[in-house]
Amino acid sequence: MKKYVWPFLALVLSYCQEKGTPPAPVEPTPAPRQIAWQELEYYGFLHFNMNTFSDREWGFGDEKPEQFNPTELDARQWAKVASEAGMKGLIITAKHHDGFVLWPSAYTEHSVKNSPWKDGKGDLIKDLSEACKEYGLKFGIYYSPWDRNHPDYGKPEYITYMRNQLTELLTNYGEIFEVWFDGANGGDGYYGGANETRKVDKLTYYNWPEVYELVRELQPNAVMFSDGGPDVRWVGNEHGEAFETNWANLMRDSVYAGMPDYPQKYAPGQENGTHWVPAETNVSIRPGWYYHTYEDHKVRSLANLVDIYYNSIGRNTSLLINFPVDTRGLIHENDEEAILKLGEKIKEDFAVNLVSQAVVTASVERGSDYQAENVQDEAYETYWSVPDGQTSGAIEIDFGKPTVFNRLLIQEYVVLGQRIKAFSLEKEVNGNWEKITEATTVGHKRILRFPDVEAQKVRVNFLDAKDVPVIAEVGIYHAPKLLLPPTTKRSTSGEVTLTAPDTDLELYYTLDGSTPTKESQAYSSPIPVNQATTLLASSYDPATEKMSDPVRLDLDLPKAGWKAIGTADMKAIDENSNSYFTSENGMLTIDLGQTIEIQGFSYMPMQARYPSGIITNFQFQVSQNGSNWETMASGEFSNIVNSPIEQLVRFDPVNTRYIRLKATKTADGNGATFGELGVLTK
Ligand code: FUL
Repeated sequence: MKKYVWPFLALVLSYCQEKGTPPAPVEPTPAPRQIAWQELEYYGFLHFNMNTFSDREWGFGDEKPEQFNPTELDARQWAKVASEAGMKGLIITAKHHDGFVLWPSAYTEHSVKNSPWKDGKGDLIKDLSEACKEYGLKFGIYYSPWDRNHPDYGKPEYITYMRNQLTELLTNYGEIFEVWFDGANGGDGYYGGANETRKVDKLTYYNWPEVYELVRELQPNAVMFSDGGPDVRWVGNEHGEAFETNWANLMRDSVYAGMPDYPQKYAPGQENGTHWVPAETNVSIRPGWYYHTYEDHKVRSLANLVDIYYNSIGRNTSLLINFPVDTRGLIHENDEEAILKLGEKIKEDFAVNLVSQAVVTASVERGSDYQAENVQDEAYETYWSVPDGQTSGAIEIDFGKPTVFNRLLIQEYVVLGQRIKAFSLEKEVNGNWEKITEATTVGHKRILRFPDVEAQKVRVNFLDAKDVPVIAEVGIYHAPKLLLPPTTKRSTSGEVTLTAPDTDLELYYTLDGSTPTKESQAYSSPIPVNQATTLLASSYDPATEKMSDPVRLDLDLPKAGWKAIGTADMKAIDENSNSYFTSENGMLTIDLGQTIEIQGFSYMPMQARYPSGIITNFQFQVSQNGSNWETMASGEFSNIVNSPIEQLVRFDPVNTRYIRLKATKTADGNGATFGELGVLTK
């Protein structure tokens, strides 16, 4: 028998060598709960609480439970929208800084139990946890450590209160996938009537290690988010953009919530970070986190949302998009439309992975278990790797025929740690490799966008890594153009510049009110518009022969010869509605430079996030000499505060050289502001 053993062992050994052995992990590595979390990638935030009804972003803490009064609250609608949008979970503001809680907590009266909603019998945390279950979504909790309502905030008693409430939340509502601890902390507040400023030591006050222990004990599978983890960290801004170089590794012990230098220093992670703390990008679909009617027209555009997707999920973070649920208790229809469009666009972009049908080979392989084909099987658990000691290697992809593409997606198998430091994508041209694009880190997922490229053979070159590259997936896609109308800008001399929303698009326009077609005027340089004109413009994708919806501009006289009287500030007539003029005497007088016939005027209110001096009641006057004035119109701009869009007022034709818009009342009593003032001549 013995004489057979050695050859058998040799055979086994060579078989193993052929198959290869798994690479050793590079620490830090993710915990199982973090691996489960990273697969979710995309989930929704719900800011809905007292601020929804007080119309604020941060309540002071002196609000009354009676104010919380949604009329059509439907948590199932939230879950339905999120699931149709492709999201995998929802996180709700169970308690925000103002301290009001959405469940009937036994530890406070500042709760839905004392509100008119469902006669005080409601429990929104329960309703949402059930709705999430019904729609197959994970359920998460936002809990603000800062509490501007609680009398004991700042004292040790409050820490007991916080632990009691967390215990309720993490015990009574089933599985929680993420607990979100906000970093905003301490300051002035109501504090049970004390009305004072209370500062806390952010590092020690909450006794975080014990809070973490409690969460682990009650929800062992939940990840905890805060500025610096412990499980998931903040991306460092609220506009939806991760750093291009982004490590999941973090010097976690040097970080605490609310650190002033966090956004620059720690938000990108650190190559040599000690702990696995991947980033999450949190961003609202509107300017505010909470609902304000006056932001109904400020929902992010599809182009912006698509950028956010690529700049977050495509840069190794998860994406948490916020819905400011409205006072009815519903996700507003504008927000719903926007998020569903994003979902459709992303589906379309990644519909066909061109790598799955291609021939994939590698410059070097660790063994047959780690062969190149593993990157094209769409199975995260299998991966390509190289022999120990090597920190580079290339994957070659042969499509079999010239193929057009514009997206590269790479996933590292980060269960063994994040490694890649530099990589590039190249195409073969007459036997030579030419660079298409390059980048640094990969992590769980990296997506690069670039203009259309045609090639039969491409190569992903992993140029540098912390240890052997371990690549789970490589995808190449041809995303259809984002067929949006062009953006427009008019100069004071009247010229309109059109900008395409994506590369390789053609632009067409009309000046007669008709819908643009391929037979319309092709755009090549700024369009002069010297009189009242309707301009319609569309983008056209020659690859798909599709035309976008048109953008429509109702333009009037250019403002080049105009002058504001009594001020050097021309911001109300600069064709830029994002700048504004503040008047000291409540009015704005313009010299039109010549006598013209006008039939009305336009007023664009100030467009800033927190506008002031919006004119609600007005008088509009004309004058031939600048001293005798005739009133042509007066009245109110209805609903202008809630919907601060351009206001048009018409009257009988009149010849005039000077015009004047007078505020007889502004919304907040502050000095009248003017985003833009114009005339209507048609
Ligand atoms: C911030 C908070 O102060 C905002 O109100 C919002 O909740 C956002 C998600 O986090 O720190």
